[in-house]
Amino acid sequence: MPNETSADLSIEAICERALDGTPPGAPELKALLSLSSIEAAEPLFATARELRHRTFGDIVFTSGFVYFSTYCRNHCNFCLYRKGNDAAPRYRKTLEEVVAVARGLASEGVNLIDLTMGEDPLTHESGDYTPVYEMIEAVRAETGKPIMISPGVVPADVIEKMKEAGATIYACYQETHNKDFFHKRRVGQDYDERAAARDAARRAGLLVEDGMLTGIGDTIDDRVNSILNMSDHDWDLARIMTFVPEEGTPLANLPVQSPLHEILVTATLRLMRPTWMTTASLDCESLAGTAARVNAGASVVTSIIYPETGLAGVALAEHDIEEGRRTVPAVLGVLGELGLRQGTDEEYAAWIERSRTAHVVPVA
Ligand code: SAM
Ligand code: MD0
Ligand code: SF4
Repeated sequence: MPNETSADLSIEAICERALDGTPPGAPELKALLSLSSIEAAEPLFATARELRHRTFGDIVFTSGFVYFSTYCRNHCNFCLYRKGNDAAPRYRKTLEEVVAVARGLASEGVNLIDLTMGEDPLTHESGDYTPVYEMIEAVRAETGKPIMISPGVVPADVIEKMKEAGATIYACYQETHNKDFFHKRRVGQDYDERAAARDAARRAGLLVEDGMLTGIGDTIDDRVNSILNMSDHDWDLARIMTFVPEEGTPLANLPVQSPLHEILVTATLRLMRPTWMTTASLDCESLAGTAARVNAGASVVTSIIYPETGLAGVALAEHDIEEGRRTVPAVLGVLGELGLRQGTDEEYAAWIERSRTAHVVPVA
């Protein structure tokens, strides 16, 4: 007879418990992440979609991506933009250029604008982040859209000033919550310092996104550990990306990965916390991979990039951009085929408000 310590670990039983309000624990997560094919995981995806429906209805949001400085002082060995890699497209966009792109994204109808940068020595080594504050302020004033800021690790007072300038969400992905593995990938960086930046952002009143990277030697246990860690912190957004091998980096010769692990984790994240925002990033498999991720319960399509402005993605730096396949209309086509629609800005604002009030921000 099954009892509390030997719960049924069949996919059907785990999904039924999730629908009844009991999220998976470690053994259940391990069982779900061990599924061997997309086909075998269909009951999991159906459950993830049902839980997304209960929170959001038939909507999915869109997020525009503006990688405004691709200079970086760091040596993450998975990243095209690591310091010294001549294969990376390097540029710094001016305030005027960024505002023009943001205006274009807003008129396409994105729900969120993600302002992302490398840890650019001009700001991160001088300590003067004024150009970033001005950019946040100007984009917010021009578009009225909520802003995600992805500046890497910055001091707590800088995060506060980014919030004052008008940012709503701070994104900083740990990639893995296994310290040894972290130090192998984010070479020369401090695990605790990166984690502390997210805590500081929450204290400052920003919503927070954490994320994990798969396909660079991570195990099922590592993925289970990351899911539990992100859930314990109750971050507002959580994501997983599949590693894309990048020219000129130490991991350039690793094989291209199947999206299976990413998609299984995406669905599992929804079972853990039905209300958080999870991602279908165009940066992993571009438009062709969007339906599978949305079918796995993702609630926002990210890395929409405005064409003809020379802006890059992160993992798929150039793919599909100039062809206009990383645009809102292209994404709407995919959503329509799945019987979904794009959420309105009002619906996105309602999610922000609910997420804000869900946390009691600890008094510093
Ligand atoms: N420089 C800031 C930082 O690292 O936090 C902001 C850029 S951050 C949004 C870039 C993220 O893209 C990384 O945290 C990682 O999760 C993902 N990424 C980078 N290179 C990748 C690759 N080759 N394949 C898949 N994801 C990648
Ligand atoms: C994405 N290319 O959403 C973006 C980026 C940064 N906050 C996000 C990795 O995939
Ligand atoms: Fe720099 Fe971010 Fe790339 Fe690491 S992931 S090298 S911090 S841009």
